[in-house]
Amino acid sequence: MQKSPLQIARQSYQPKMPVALQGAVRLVEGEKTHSVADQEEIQKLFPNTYGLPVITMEPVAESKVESQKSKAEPFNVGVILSGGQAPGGHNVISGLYDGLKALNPENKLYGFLGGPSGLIDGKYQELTGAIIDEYRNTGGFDIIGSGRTKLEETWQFDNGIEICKQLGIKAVVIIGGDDSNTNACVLAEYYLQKKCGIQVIGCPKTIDGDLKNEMIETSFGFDTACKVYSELIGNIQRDANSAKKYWHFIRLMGRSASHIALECALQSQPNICLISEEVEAKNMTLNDIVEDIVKVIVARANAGLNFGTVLIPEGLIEFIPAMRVLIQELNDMLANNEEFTSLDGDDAKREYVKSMLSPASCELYRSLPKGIARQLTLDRDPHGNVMVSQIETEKLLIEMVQKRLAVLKANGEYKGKFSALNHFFGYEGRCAIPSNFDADYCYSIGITATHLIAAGKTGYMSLVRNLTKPAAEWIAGGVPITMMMNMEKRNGKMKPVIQKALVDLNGKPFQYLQAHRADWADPVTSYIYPGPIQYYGPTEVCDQPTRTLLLERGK
Ligand code: FBP
Repeated sequence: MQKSPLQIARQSYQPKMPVALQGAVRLVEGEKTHSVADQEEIQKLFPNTYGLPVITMEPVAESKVESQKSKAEPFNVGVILSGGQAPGGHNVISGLYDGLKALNPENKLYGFLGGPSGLIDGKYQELTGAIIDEYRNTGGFDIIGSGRTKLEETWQFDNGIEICKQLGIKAVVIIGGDDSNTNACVLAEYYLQKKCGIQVIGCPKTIDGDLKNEMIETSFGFDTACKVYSELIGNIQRDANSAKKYWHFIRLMGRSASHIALECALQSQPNICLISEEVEAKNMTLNDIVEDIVKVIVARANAGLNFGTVLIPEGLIEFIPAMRVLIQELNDMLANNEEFTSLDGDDAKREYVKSMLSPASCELYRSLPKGIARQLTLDRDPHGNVMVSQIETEKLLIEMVQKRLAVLKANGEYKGKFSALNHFFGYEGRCAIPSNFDADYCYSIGITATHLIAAGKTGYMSLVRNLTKPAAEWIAGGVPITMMMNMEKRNGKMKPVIQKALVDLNGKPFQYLQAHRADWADPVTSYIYPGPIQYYGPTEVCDQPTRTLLLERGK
């Protein structure tokens, strides 16, 4: 296989690690924990994994290491990549591999192929040193592939037991987002109830940045993806500032949460950045949003500037209160609805939907461009979520802004020229070569997972924190997954799930945007051009975490 010079150079990059993980460790247990909400229900559903203590890893003195090594029995581990790709997944797996081999060279790592379905269907591959070496510090999930199959049925769990027994697997590591880690916890609980001796450990993955809490400072992949998008936004801004003729409406991935849009705004200082959580808090309608955008466009046009940038979080549509009600009605209506799926053609489906909605939602549904209305009824993902990545909100906004500007022009209140281009950045960043931050963070997450397994832990998420400090000072450990859970409605039923972290409007990253957005909208250009991720060079260029993380940690 041919490789670029950067690919070749990255193969020999040695991720930086916390001092505590550079040799043998001992696990120190903290206080017992509670779930973030709905404690009674969560405890009832997870009698074996509820209330476990947080774990911190401390280095063991060299003298004690040799005696420990000779005691370590060989064991095998299975790993699953679950959900959307995120830069750094391959490094979690190489950390796991190196960690396992350091404990005992006879330990084996198996990869389940194509996501959680690999465990259910018994599709796997042993990950050897030669395979791992090919994937060190690379982007993508192609080493074993990923998938979105939801692990929730007991027959699936039982199939998992069978295959793990065949392969002598002592623990399954699930690398995934909030939903996949929820499943990891359900699986851990089930395996404890069954006393089958298989442990389950989760790892915090998602570019969306919404799997974070008191303990998990950030999910991996967020850093690299945001840096890629910010580079592209910066390039577009420089183009806009050169040609001076286009408004660029840029939708950014991130599912419900607006962390990616916010982080990219902090890195690139666009003229407008919408934040879904703010739209919801202010109870804004679609027209209110359009009006806000139009005000900035008119002000800039009055100064002779008919160009600019607007960042739009992909989940925006779900946060407009009336739209949220409509989507909730659609979710409930479409859950396992064979009548709807059997209907032939878009028109029949549209009529069916209209007949089932409440009057207010029906009115809103009818007012939407047909394309957007259809996108709202597309298949849900296996967790019951609307696939917001397929809803072209940026086009909807351009259309509405255009109409509003035409009215203002007719009234003599707007004299500018409006020419808009739409973009959607998502897939461009999910498989980028991981930044040094993600390469280092993920490798440490993998090593940490092996220590949790070796110590017999289950129902834990691999934890690496203190991330705004140099990697040597990072703190490794484990956090019980039940600690992050609450009850939420999914597919029409209340379910225990990891609580998603949305943008905190009182948090420092949003407050920073709030304090500066008027200046960024202003005709005086404040654009920042972040440029591409740098892998080699001064640490302030190559190793910086996201602005979100720095601001959240008071930096
Ligand atoms: P995860 O939550 O699984 O990490 O996925 C992240 C994401 O990239 C979202 O930002 C996006 O909405 C979604 O995946 C797109 O899904 P798909 O890859 O199935 O098109």
